[in-house]
Amino acid sequence: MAIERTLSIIKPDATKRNLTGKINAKFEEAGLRIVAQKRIKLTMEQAGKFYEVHKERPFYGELCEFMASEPVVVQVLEGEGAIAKNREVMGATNPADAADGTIRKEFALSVGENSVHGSDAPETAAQEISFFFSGLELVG
Ligand code: RTP
Ligand code: MG
Repeated sequence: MAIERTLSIIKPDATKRNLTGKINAKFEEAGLRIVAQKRIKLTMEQAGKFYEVHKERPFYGELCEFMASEPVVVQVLEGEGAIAKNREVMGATNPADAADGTIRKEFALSVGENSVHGSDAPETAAQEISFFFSGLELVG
């Protein structure tokens, strides 16, 4: 399995409850390396652009408001099969369906306030990493 990079976001519900360290520990325990990380507050416009793929979905407005409501931690995770591995560590979108030991099972509050985002494919990972990070911020 190839070494990949994926974009992760620790969402407002988690930063607000001071869970950044506990969530990062889950990534590191799974063998994912945090190779870039910063804490930022998204504007509604930035949140809207990031989640543009969901523009037609009924939850889009609510999702953008939530993502812009408090700071988020954006990060690049690296490792073997990092995209799928991160999705596994995150757990299902709805915490009610998430497996034991996953981040969403342990920390998420609801299907909307679900603590983390992770890229879902190599193309979206590359696109989402460059949305937040410049080449200079990414060291090997
Ligand atoms: P993400 O993109 O944040 O990693 O989550 P995901 O792939 O597991 O889920 P996705 O279908 O891409 O949905 C993106 C985010 O929108 C919110 N959502 N709310 N109220 C709802 O029914 C609903 N459905 C999705 C969640 O915050 C979800 O992570
Ligand atoms: Mg998604």
